[in-house]
Parts: sequence; structure tokens; C-alpha cells
Amino acid sequence: MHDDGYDHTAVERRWQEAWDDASVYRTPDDVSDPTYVLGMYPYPSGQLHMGHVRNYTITDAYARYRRMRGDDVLHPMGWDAFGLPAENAAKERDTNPRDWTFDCIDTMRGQMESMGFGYDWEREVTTCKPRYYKWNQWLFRRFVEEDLAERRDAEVNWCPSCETVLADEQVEGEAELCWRCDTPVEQRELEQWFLKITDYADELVDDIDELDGWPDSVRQMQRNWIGRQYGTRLEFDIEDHGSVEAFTTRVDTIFGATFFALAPDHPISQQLVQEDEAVHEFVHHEADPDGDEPNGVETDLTATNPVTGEEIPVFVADFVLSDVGTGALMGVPGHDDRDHAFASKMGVDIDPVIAPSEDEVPDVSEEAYTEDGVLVNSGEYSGLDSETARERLTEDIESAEEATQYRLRDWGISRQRYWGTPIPVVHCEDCGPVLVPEDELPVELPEFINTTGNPLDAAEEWKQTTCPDCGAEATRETDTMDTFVDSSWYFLR
Ligand code: ANZ
Ligand code: ZN
Repeated sequence: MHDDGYDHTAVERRWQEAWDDASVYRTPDDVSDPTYVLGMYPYPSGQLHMGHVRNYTITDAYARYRRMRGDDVLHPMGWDAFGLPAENAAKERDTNPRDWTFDCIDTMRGQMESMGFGYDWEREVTTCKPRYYKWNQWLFRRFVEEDLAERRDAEVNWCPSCETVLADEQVEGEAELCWRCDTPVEQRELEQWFLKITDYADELVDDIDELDGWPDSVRQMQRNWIGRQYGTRLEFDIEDHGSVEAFTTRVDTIFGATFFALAPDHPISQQLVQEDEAVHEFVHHEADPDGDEPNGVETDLTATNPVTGEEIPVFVADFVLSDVGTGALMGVPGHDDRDHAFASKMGVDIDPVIAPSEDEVPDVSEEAYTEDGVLVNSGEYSGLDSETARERLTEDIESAEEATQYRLRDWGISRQRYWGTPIPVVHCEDCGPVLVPEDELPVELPEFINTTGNPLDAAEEWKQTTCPDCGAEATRETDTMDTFVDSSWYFLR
């Protein structure tokens, strides 16, 4: 082929073999302070593409540079090998996810070797092997023991075509489509396992400041993702229903609260669904939390403003989210855009209580004034600036206290799919969910069954077991873990 020049095939193969024989990319176990160069492990999707080549060339160049500088270098490769793509591919090809995945790994490893990438293959990590996912199960046990993992009912993103739960990050765009198959995603109630990452929300935001060398834009994205907000939690009395908590970041606007609103699945809304036809109709047929406009229904109830003593109408509204704050809010249409849209639609009063300056009361009939400013029409608090008023009101209102709220939600890790780490739990009629004891880990996946639902549900023999606590007949948990559990810690493996 290259009669007059460089025969890359022959030359590269020769040197790759020589490097291999000399183990030049091996990192001995006893080196003291190796430079750890880690590229993201790929999904074994079939073939390397140029994106992989580009990506893995970066760490390879850097690892070489450090080696040439005399450092010991740990430059490993591995496979982020669980996940729905393998399951779908296996179905299409009438094989099983395990064989399909290991075939892909062999192909891609061969391609990486022929690229001459300098990896220590003896440290290859493959997340779908029991010796890896055993540790997911081990970690899960620790999390449950420390009260950092729990099972609860939850609204989840459900893809009707993939028949699985999706993480928020796997739902794409305004249209809310499944990242794999572009089917519109639905909401469903299911018992799910959660990792309580919100327990770490403060630590996560605060430590972003210490990520030296990270681009500011990335750090800001992380902050926004966690979405910490400081505000006030306070109570409004609703006759026959007692005190109802609401969260606000703008307690300075409380003199302008002209309505109170509850999320459709707030306990009071759920009670009204039984009693009030209009609320029933709204909650079950009209509410659309993802819609462009706020919708709601007026109830027969009124709430008492804890500062003014004024009675304001109570609505059930879909723009009030059940898992944000307390699932209830005071509506201040003069100073909040959503509240303004809602009040305009429902014919609720819109009063200005914040002004740019004392003699410049804004016209809020067409548009909310959302800035901080000076309080007006606010009794003894008139004339204070917003920030001072927030502090004073939080002190003065008996039920009020400072509260912090986050956009970050706990991480739902349950997937109703086969190709993932089995959640190491057994369900016993008497004992409830029981952890599989440590010495019985790993709970290995059974043989794959090609069905439309969850293959683990169909694996009857695998499912039947005994309760680790009482010895009675019991069934295995059939949810598997989100593949992001694997990728959360392979860099430590
Ligand atoms: C009264 C108020 C007046 C608010 C005002 C804002 C401006 P943002 O808007 O992102 O800063 N809120 C509280 N609980 C909620 C829930 N469960 N679902 C939806 N919205 C909820 O977030 C803080 C505000 O979100 C809170 O402050 C509350 O409206 C609303 F001029 O209270 B505010
Ligand atoms: Zn039991």
C-alpha cells in the first residue's frame, strides 16, 4: 500500500506490541504518588466514533506528557456498561444485554488498542460485572443504614414507550421528550427508592467556591441547579383546616397578599377533592403544572393574613408545586409575575405595596413590579426598605421563621429495567422491605427474559426468596439502579 513511504499499520502494530511486552503503561501498585489521569468511561455502544477518539486523545496526550516528565501515571480505562441502550439493542437483535455489551466492549477495546492509547488495561473497570456492582449494593446498604436512602411514593417522569422512569436530566426540552426515544414523558405515582442528596445541598453549594480552576459558568450552573433560596416560612389560618404553612422569599410584600394558593396534591386540596365538585374537576382533569399559563379553581375557604388579619380567598392552583417549599404560597400579584398572571385571569385584587421610592408608587395593573424597594400601603412597615422589612416581619410575625429552600430534589434511583444493579432488598409481607445481608452480596442479575415490561418481574424463580429477617417466603425488589449510580464513583474504584 505504502510502497514508497510510511506503513503505519506495520509500524504502529510493531511498537504497540513492544510497549505491551514491556508493560510501559502499567502502574505498579506500590508507586507512591501517581498522577491520576482519568477520561470519562464510555458507554459500550458498539464502535468508537471520532468523538471518542478526540476525547480519549486528550487524556492520552496528557498522560504521555506526565510520563515523559518522569511521573508515575495511572491512566485507566473502563466501561460505563449498564443502561437502557444495551437493553433496547439486545431486544432489536434478539440477543441479551450481557452478550451484546461484552461484544461491544471487545470491539471498542480493540479499537482503542489500535489507536495506541496508553492505558493500564489490568485496571479495566466494567460496571456491569458483579464484582463492580456489588459495591453499588454495598453502598446502598450503608445509605439505608444512615437514613440516606429511603422508599417513598413519588411522582416520576415515565416514558410510556421505554416503560421506565427517567431522571429530570433525561427529559429533554420544553416538549418534555424522552432522551432515548423522543416520546412525550408522562407523570406517574410509584413507590421509588431515593438517595437523599438534599441533605447535602448546603455543602454542595458552599464547596463550589473551592473548585479552583473550574470555569465560572460551570460553577454558576451548578449553583443554579441546587438553587438555594433564603426566605421565610409562616402560617396562614384557614377556618376548619388550622394553620397552613407557606414559604416566601418576599415576606416584605405580605400587605399585598390578595390570595392564598395550594398545590393540587396539598393535603387540604386532596380533602377538597372529596367534597367539592369544582376542585375535583380541576385537580383530576384540568391542572397542568407544565402549561404556559397558571390555572386554578377558587375554593369556599378563606385564609387569614397573619399581619393584617384580612381574609383572602384560597385557590387550588397548578403553578404551586407540591414538592417546593410547603406546597402552599401567599399570592402577591402586584410583585410576582406568575401571581399577576393568575390574579388577572381569576379577577383577584392586585395591590402595590413596594415602590422604587416613597413618592413613586408603581402602576401594577398591567405588570408586576418585582424589584426590591420601599414599602408602601404597609401599615407601620411603610417606609422601610425591602430587606429591613423582611428581617423585621420575620421577627414580628409569630409563626414566621427563616427558612432555606432548594431547587435540588432527592435523587430517584429506581428503574423498572433489567440492565442495571439490582437493588439489594427483599419484600416480606410481615417485615416490609428488608436489606439483603452484606455477606449475600452481590445480588446478581438472573438470565435476561425478553418481555415488554420489566424482565426482573418476569424472572419468577429469581424473584422468589426468603426474608433475611424472619425466614418467611418473600420476593426480591425488581427495581434496578439508575446507571448514574455506577458513574458516580467509578473514579474511586
Ligand atoms: C410571595 C411573593 C411575593 C413571592 C413576591 C415572590 C415574589 P422565586 O419566585 O423563584 O423567587 N412559592 C413558594 N412555594 C411555592 C410552591 N410550592 N410552588 C411554586 N411557587 C412557590 O421563588 C420563591 C417564591 O416562589 C416564593 O416567594 C413564593 O412566592 C413562590 F413579590 O411569596 B413568593
Ligand atoms: Zn420477614
